Amino acid sequence: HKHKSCILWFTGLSGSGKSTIANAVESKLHDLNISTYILDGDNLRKGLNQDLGFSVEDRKENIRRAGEIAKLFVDCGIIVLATFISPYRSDRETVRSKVDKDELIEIYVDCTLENCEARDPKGLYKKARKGEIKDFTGVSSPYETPVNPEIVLDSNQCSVEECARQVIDFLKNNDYL
Ligand code: GGZ
Repeated sequence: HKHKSCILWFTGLSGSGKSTIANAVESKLHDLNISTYILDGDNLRKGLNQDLGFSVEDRKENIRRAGEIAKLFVDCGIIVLATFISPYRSDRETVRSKVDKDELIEIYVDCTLENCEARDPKGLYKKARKGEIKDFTGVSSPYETPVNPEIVLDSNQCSVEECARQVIDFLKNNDYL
């Protein structure tokens, strides 16, 4: 299957569904025999970015490095799925400024804090509320909603499958697939 390589940049709160949806999109791309790579905040922070925490400066550097790696994969013809909270608009815009116009597809995984906190798959919100985790996004650190994302996924209302389908449809309608 012929495709145009790009970065699918998922941004949203912890627990909004970024990784789950990205995994579902990846499996649909694999069905089309397209090479993909998932760059995940949680994973990257265990290796390459293990020197970084969650201060404004560290998040900035985390996103900068993630953007540079994503760019390298795009150069190899791969579709990259990047799942980072990436809470700061300026950091996301920096990534965008470093790739060709059509190479970055910003996907806002829209989920209310209330719903993310109710899901709390790793119990992190609970810890953040108790003050055991500081600078936690949505609780004690800001999340800046995207202004003009290419795609908005309403994970409050839509299933993982519906969200993944929406991303694939976007790629088809815009000649990436
Ligand atoms: C936000 C945190 C924090 C703090 C640990 N704030 O939902 P998760 O657990 O599995 O994924 C989150 C991950 C966020 O890393 P990112 O690299 O995506 O963040 S950023 O883009 O802002 O640099 C969460 C966990 O790390 N985690 N502490 N204080 N999320």
